[in-house]
Amino acid sequence: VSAPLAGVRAVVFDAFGTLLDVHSALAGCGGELGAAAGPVSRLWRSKQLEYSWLRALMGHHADFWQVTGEALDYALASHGLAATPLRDRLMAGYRRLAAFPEVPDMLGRLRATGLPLAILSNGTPAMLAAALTHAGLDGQFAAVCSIEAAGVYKPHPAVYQLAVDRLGVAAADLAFLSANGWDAHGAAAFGCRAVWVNRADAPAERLPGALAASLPDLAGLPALLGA
Ligand code: 2OP
Repeated sequence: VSAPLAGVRAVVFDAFGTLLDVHSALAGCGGELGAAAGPVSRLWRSKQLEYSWLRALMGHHADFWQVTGEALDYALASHGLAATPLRDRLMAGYRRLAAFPEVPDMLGRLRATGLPLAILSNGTPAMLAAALTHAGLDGQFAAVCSIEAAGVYKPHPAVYQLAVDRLGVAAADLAFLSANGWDAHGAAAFGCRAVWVNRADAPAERLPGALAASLPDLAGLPALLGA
């Protein structure tokens, strides 16, 4: 099929890792971290997601700002940097993330189609508002949905239901884009037409939910929509 998302009635994006580059949180701090910068950033991200899943399973929700801070504390401690004064600056970096380079043009092309665009993210409303404003992406979305309204993290089905409810569009008519393969599968298993933005060229995930398509980045999204 040349346009596997043709006919969808709204387009929903994951935020962190998909529109916004989480590793850009280290901008300005990378020199001080030296060779640890890459490993700290990757461990920070993987612990952040792991803690979100574990809290969901444990039934002990805390918001994504807290989880992000706890994951950073773990990542710094594991590199012997527990008391670093960089901690607060790294957290502040999360409110100043950069958009991936293809995102502004892609959003402009999608907005020309008239399709409602939305975000569905683990982030708190405050984190999302700050990061979207800094990245110049505020005002582009009909809805910015935080999992805080569900009180549980992705990939719980209650999260994807938030997008259905906010947009008033059935799951089967929603395109969902995530660079997190497990998130794309979560949306697909819920019934959305999910696309994995496989920025890292990773192998296929062995998870439930059939993906509608995969892309190397978001530049190819308008073509998938037939736009
Ligand atoms: C998000 O929900 C999964 O971090 C990702 O924005």
